[in-house]
Amino acid sequence: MITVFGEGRGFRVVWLLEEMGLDYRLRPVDLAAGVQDDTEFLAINPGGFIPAIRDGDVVMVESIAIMEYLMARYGPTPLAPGPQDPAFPAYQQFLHLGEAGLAAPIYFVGGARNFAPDVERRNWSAGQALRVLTEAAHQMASNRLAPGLHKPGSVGTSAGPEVAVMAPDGRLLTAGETGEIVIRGPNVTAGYEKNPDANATAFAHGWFHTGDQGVLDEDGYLVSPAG
Ligand SMILES: N[C@@H](CCC(=O)N[C@@H](CS)C(=O)NCC(=O)O)C(=O)O
Repeated sequence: MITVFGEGRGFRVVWLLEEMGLDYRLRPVDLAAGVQDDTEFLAINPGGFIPAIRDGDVVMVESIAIMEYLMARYGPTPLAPGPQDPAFPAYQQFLHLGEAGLAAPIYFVGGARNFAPDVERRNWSAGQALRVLTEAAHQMASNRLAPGLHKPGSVGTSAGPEVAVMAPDGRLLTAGETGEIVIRGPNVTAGYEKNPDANATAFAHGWFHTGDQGVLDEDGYLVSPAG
């Protein structure tokens, strides 16, 4: 029996299992409540994201890869055209376009518009984008897995570089004070090439200025400013 952990993108896996008439069970994962205590799920995917499947000894994540696995292992199925089928290139393209090409931009736009709490709406995308900031090698901040504290609505604590919040005059702010998020450390670029003006502002006071507003809470977790 195949076990699908989590809904969300897991729906596409469940849809495929239904279409192929395969036996499965859906094991809910409550992302909203936090997965830090869900040891059964974290044993399957320590990354803490969904969906994941267990199929005998096989454990997999990545919804599209899971679908390709199921169709290849339990097919053939008319849902997957063969390589010589004229529909194959378009099938292959659209199978991956949504998750690989469109998911990230849709996440930022759709998330900020539809899911972000009102108080975070203006800065929600910026906060999320800290995870993929390009001036620093991945990744700046991360929420914690068990036994650490996972705080919904926060991008977490430093995942390598020093992360601080700075006032316009260069003073580092304390917990609860809103300012610009700044970072420094070996995985932060030393500067832009042939662009002294950008370097003067982006690296003022010895820290890289992200341009995003944030607040550190009393535990050092970075959150978007309220309001
Ligand atoms: N590319 C992955 C994306 C997985 C993903 O982002 N899942 C979301 C829910 S649909 C999730 O678990 N987010 C929580 C997190 O990343 O901590 C896939 O298609 O499976």
